[in-house]
Amino acid sequence: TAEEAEAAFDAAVAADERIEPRDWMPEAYRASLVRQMAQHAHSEIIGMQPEANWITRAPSLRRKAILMAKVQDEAGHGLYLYSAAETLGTSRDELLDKLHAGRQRYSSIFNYPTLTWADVGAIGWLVDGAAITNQVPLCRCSYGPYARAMVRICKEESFHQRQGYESLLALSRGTPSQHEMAQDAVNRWWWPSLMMFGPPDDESAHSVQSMIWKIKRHSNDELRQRFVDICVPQAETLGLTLPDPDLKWNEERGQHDFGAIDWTEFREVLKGNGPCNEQRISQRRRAHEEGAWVREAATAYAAKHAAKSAA
Ligand code: FAQ
Repeated sequence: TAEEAEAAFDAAVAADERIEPRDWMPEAYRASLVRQMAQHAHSEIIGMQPEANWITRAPSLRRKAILMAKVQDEAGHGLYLYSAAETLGTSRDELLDKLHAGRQRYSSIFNYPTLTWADVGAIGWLVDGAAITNQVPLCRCSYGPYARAMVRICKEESFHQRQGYESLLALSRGTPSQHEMAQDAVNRWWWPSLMMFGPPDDESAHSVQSMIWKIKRHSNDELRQRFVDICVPQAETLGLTLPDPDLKWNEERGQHDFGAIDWTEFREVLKGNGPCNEQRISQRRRAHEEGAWVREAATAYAAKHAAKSAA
């Protein structure tokens, strides 16, 4: 009966067991997972753009090879996530159509420009660092296919984070103008990175229900705090300053206090008014249109092979 199915779902979530594609699940659980996983997948592929802008201008062959590999990894993460979302009964085409129509989101962070080479290092350190902090708990998400995709993604993200850190360290220890470029990149990426964790807990529409369902394991503010505490000593080692005069250790809390986030800016970026929203989405639509012949050719090839093996 329906009651039995629901009781089995609740019991599995309570016991920290995984929900699998063929298990019964509440429609709202399915819809919320599709929402979050689609947004996550879209972020991976839109997130290729800011760094890809620097592939042709990387300062050495070694840096170029590393950057190309990283951007390819991001495409791969998108594919794992679209596949995981397909297990919930939505096709990749459908999700991409919604992205292109502006009906599904991607992370606010990718609406900021990459002005200098140091931005590539700052993205690796801060953006991938924030992504890992947010995503490690998702490896224990109650939905099996999402949790398993996250394990592999997190391993690759931690490599990305380290390459960014190493690249930024090289600049920080370089010439005075290289150091200045690294500091400028950190100044511009710090606050948007803190916004990646989502709105404050009291304004987070989905957190309470997602935590009951064990999709999320920690609140937005908890993870944001964890990220700040991780970054402070890393900035010190880098010899760079985080652009927040209110950032200081709070002995009582055993955590850092930090300044107020500009939530007006966050809301504007979500509404489509960030510095690069227009550019990112039109580039994505163009790439999709220009890739139509590849999808058609692949479909025709698959159909030919299916006909052959049926004969
Ligand atoms: N940007 O109720 P909540 C990466 C939306 S990492 C845009 O708190 P929730 C790696 C939210 O969707 C980035 N929208 O929502 C990489 C909701 O709107 P909706 C991707 C945001 O889901 C690195 C509304 O605000 N990572 O790509 C943002 O409980 C370098 C209310 O928010 C993930 O997606 C935002 N920052 O918590 C790639 C991780 N924050 O859907 C390339 C998985 C919130 O009702 C290069 N996602 N919103 O229309 C999550 O963990 C969660 O979805 C949160 C938001 C924490 C992002």
